[in-house]
Amino acid sequence: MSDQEKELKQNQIPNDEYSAESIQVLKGLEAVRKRPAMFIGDISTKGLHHLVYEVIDNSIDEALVGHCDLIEVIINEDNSILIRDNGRGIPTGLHEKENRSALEVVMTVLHAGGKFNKDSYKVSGGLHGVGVSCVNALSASLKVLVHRDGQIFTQEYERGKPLFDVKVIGKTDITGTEVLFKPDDTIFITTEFNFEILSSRLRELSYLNKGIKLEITDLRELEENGNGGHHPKETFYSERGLVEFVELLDQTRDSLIEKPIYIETEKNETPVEIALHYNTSFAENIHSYVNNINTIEGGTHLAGFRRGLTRTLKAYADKSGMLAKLKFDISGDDFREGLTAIVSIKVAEPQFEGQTKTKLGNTEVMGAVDQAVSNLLGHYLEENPKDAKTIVQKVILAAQARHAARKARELVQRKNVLSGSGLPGKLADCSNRDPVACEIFLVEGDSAGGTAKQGRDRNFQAILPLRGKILNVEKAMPHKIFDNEEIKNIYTALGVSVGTEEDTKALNLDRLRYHKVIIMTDADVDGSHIATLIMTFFYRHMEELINRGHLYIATPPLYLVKKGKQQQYAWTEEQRQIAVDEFGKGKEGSVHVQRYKGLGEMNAEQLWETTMNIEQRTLRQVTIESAAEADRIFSMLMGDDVPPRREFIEKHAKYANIDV
Ligand code: 0RA
Repeated sequence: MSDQEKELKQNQIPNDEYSAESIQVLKGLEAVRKRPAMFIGDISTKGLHHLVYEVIDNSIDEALVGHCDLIEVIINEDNSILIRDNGRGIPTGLHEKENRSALEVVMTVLHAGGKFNKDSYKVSGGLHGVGVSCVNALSASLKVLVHRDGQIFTQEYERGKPLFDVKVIGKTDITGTEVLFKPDDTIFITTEFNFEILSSRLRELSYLNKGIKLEITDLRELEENGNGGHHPKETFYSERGLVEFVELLDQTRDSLIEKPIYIETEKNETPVEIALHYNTSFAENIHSYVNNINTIEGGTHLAGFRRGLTRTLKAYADKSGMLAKLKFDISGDDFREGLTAIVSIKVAEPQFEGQTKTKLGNTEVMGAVDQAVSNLLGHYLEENPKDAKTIVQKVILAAQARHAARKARELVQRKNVLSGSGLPGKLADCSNRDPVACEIFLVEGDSAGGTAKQGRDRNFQAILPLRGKILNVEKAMPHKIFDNEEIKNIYTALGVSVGTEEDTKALNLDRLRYHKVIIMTDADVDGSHIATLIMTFFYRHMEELINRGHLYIATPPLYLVKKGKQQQYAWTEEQRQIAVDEFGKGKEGSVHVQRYKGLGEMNAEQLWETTMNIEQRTLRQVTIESAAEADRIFSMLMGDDVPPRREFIEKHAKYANIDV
């Protein structure tokens, strides 16, 4: 028999040995392998990490029903990953219908990952809620160990197929589940786990699920500590959950009330948990979660929260007589200025909608959250009149500021109408009119702007030079933002309308004139600062633009290595060294290294070929991996408090192109 024949034979399924069910199973897992993106979103880093979240979600479910308080994640040297919990352990008894071990059913049957009876619904569940069998299908190899009923059970799989029947390999006096898997590199673009991504998620989960200890260790790395070294390890545990989460988000802002207000209740079988806090800033920071998933597009739970908050505060303010002297109306926005809140609810059968499938659609949830807020916040205000008064005063101030901001905004819009095309004078626009093909470079400084104008492909690349540091929107009063020349220019150049009253965040992106908005700044500390200011502006005022993947950062080279006529650009120390070594070999003459600090040190041609030419450049797309984390980092980097900022910069200096 030839090898090919052997393989064919091996893959044949003998009819008599395989039941209809097991063929169904193979088909199910085969479907996952054929269309992985349908089950886990994509096959990039994101999808890869979803595999881990899927397993962890099952462990969290165990914790939510009170059976588990420890979840450990270990990234092994070979990039396989272990998730261990001290829950009840996956059931191992005979599954009547399938006539084999329940463990095997959970691991190999699509959608059997949840509970077997409908009464104990799955409350956590990943974004796709696909079950561990999907993880199994997409793993080159997987091994499960279950401690249950005094025994240790195990089974191993390759690409989802069991290698042997479930077997007992020993005795135990604990319970829990251990899943070890190695993602299939014929499916994923990358199979390298990222410690930072996983720890961020575990941190988030620890706040969302108080009382659970989550640990992660990276066995691939060894950090020297003069003691033989140790592996990077993080432990997350939160005693007070959402309250601590809100405190962390507001760590660098000044508080308006003494401590966060906490709401925990259940309405119409929907568990509702909310922590909210007011600070002296002007920003609204509400982060919402459904079944531990960050619903960045909001939805009915968020609408219910806003409605309940507005109604309850308005009722209190009316009753207290504090609004009597106010000359204009209070809008919903005014109740949320300086508000930081986390809304976390659990829904048995969530319907996710929207662009990124992170918008909750279940209509019944709106009333549940609204009622929860009305009842409990209403009580809180009655019992804490001092806080209640402070909040209402803040709301009144916000209404006054909004009034002033509207005047400033109307002025901007009127001016735009007056100046013909409405486009800023400093914009060098491109000739192509198809937004999908067009890009705009926001360039630090007029001089680099000039170079970029010469170097660009004017067909599809537009240049908008920004003068010096743009306004720090984190600190400025709302109406100041619309007074700012650079910010007005960005709005008008992009063609998006400035939001009105209620919907400052509901941007009209339909008229966006460029689908790539590229921030181009110097590769030094000032440049990084300016890029951060610009990103802060987009995050606070055009978050949707980031969510839809329109925001990018250009990466100009750090060095030009030259010898005679030979030259090579370098973006990293490593590339520089390689070029120097290369040029230094065999031949005469000295190697010259030029460090580019500013875009201005390059001529138009150099800027084109290194940074703007789509054939060669590297663009970094700005994403919001975790909106809450992004919020915390932005307010820390842009706020008043210096020590946390210094600490962050010192910790991350090695990752950034920062001269220190
Ligand atoms: C099915 C049913 C039950 C638990 C689990 C699965 C389960 C799955 C995983 C995956 C990782 N850790 C896990 N822990 C539990 C319910 C168990 C019961 O009713 O006893």
